[in-house]
Amino acid sequence: MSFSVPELEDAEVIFDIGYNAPVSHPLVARHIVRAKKKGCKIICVDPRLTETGRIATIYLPIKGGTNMLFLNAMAHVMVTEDLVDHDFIEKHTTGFADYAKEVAQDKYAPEAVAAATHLDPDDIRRAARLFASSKHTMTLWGMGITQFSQGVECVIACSNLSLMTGNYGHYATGVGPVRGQNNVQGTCDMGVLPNQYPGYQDVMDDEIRHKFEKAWGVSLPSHVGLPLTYVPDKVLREPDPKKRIHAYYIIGEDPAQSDPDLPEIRRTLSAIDLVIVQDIFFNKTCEYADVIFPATAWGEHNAVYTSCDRRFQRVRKLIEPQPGCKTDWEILCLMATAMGYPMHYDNTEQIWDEMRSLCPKFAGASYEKMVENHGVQWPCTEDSPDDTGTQYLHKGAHFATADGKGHFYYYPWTPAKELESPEYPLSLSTVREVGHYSVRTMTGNCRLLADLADEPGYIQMNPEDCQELGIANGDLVRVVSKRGHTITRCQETDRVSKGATYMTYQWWVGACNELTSAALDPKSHTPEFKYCACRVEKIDDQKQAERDVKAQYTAIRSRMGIEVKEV
Ligand SMILES: Nc1nc2c(c(=O)[nH]1)N[C@H]1C(S)=C(S)[C@@H](COP(=O)(O)OP(=O)(O)OC[C@H]3O[C@@H](n4cnc5c(=O)[nH]c(N)nc54)[C@H](O)[C@@H]3O)O[C@H]1N2
Ligand SMILES: Nc1nc2c(c(=O)[nH]1)N[C@H]1C(S)=C(S)[C@@H](COP(=O)(O)OP(=O)(O)OC[C@H]3O[C@@H](n4cnc5c(=O)[nH]c(N)nc54)[C@H](O)[C@@H]3O)O[C@H]1N2
Ligand SMILES: [Mo]
Repeated sequence: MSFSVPELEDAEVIFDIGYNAPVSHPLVARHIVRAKKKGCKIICVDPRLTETGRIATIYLPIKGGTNMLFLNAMAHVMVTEDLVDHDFIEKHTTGFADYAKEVAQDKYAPEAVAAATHLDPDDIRRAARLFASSKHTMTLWGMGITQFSQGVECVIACSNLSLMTGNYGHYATGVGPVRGQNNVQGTCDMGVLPNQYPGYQDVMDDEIRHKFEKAWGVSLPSHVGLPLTYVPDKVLREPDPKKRIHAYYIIGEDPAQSDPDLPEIRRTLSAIDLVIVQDIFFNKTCEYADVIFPATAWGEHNAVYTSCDRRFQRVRKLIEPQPGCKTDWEILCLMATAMGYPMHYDNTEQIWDEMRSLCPKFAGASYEKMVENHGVQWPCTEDSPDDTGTQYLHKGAHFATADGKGHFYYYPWTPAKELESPEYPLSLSTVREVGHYSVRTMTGNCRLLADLADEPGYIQMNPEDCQELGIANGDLVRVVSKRGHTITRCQETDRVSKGATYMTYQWWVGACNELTSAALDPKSHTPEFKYCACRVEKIDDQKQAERDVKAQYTAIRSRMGIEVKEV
């Protein structure tokens, strides 16, 4: 994220695309609401009418899977109506002329994309003018653009809009990929990526690799590792037994619930020789585990978490862990030692300081500074007290590229990989809901939250689709895709368009990942969770279906060792 979350309150325009803050990040949503109260204008681009859409100045109910067409149309208006910041482009960017020529093509005129995007051309023109009208336009995007086979390119297209309008490099402007989990930014910072060491240092760079080799007394591979989503391929379809994956060590992840195409994931997990799961709860993947390491949860250990705006924050232990549980870092030290690499630390600060000594971007972010300054935002390069970190990136529009400039890249639209067909006439997108968290290990057994929503979850459908299928609100329905099927409840709502359906991925019985496609973005290797084709089937015997759901839920909970006290 180039800016800091609180800066949102000083935005003049917020461009929100494929991001549902009120559900996913209620604290960010508060800043958006405060900005609106101060007069900020909001553009919201989401195929479902979200709460942000409801309070938006311009709400654009885009047809799912057409983000790039829309973004190129936004750029088209900015270029052809000459709304761009020539001075900024001249001084701080490269590649604009070529880019402008591409997006100026007639095929990107709002009138030309209207049919495919389902958007009113005038609304697109108004949105482009509003975006370009301010130097305090702040962009927020979420999974609604990234969880597509064209995710990365759409992110770049969003960045182009900011570059072309001079919305980079000063307070209350820039781009905000609002990171998902509380510490997903932290795991990336610490190098839990196949291509980077801690501090965003390239594994292919010899000098960097030698630095880590020297510090750790080991030799490190000079190639990029494997992304998570390639595991099924490397287990089920790798012909060379030497290259096949034989062991899978899973820390804080539940692929048997959260990865796409679960039928394939089950085959994968069953085929691997050794599965180790390190988790704070028994999750669905534990059913395939040969070894389970029980880890401590937040509140039971000292740690540093990074928020989406690059802020390192100290988190302190509040209670003693249950007997038998160890912190994640202690388990990793024991594993490394058992495998012949003695690894020992006395506490997390020692680990942190070693990491700082190897990562220039984080070098100045000591525990002491984090406490004194309520966290430290990276880059923080100097140990001296004067360097308290970086509130927003690219100050003065100096970019982190070799030539210090922002680069324009043009991409044509590529549609989602699986589209509606006569057999599967509806589109399915999978999203989040406010009361439950990702794989639901942490929220599924809380009675208060179960009162908000419980198994088998729901599928949001437009009233016209319900009527055509003879399905009533609350009915149990069967949802079927090319890969599998699941049972869930119909939630009739005119917040979604005809032909489009939405499920949340938190449910164990109503698991939407039985249906989703494992088509990947070739650059980020992220699955296309936001688009596949499905059909919804009416279930005639509702009473029997209710009994089946209950029985399935009881069976899953019993396998997970969850005791349910009926009240
Ligand atoms: N309560 C709760 N909060 C969470 C989570 C949770 O499980 N529960 N999970 C956390 C995690 S891991 C993450 S990554 C974040 C994610 O946070 P968000 O990015 O907000 O997550 P989603 O709900 O998956 O998707 C956002 C929006 O994209 C829209 N969308 C779908 N298709 C398209 C499309 O084609 N174009 C556009 N423009 N929009 C589209 C959806 O309708 C949805 O409103 O949330 C985090 N916060
Ligand atoms: N269909 C569909 N699928 C999706 C998505 C979608 O939008 N649609 N979104 C995707 C996204 S963005 C994400 S991030 C993933 C999330 O999916 P996951 O990462 O699989 O889910 P989480 O619930 O975040 O947590 C995973 C596990 O971490 C454990 N855990 C929590 N704290 C700790 C800890 O301190 N230590 C250890 N060792 N374990 C801990 C939890 O008990 C849980 O079992 O799902 C992805 N899957
Ligand atoms: Mo996420």
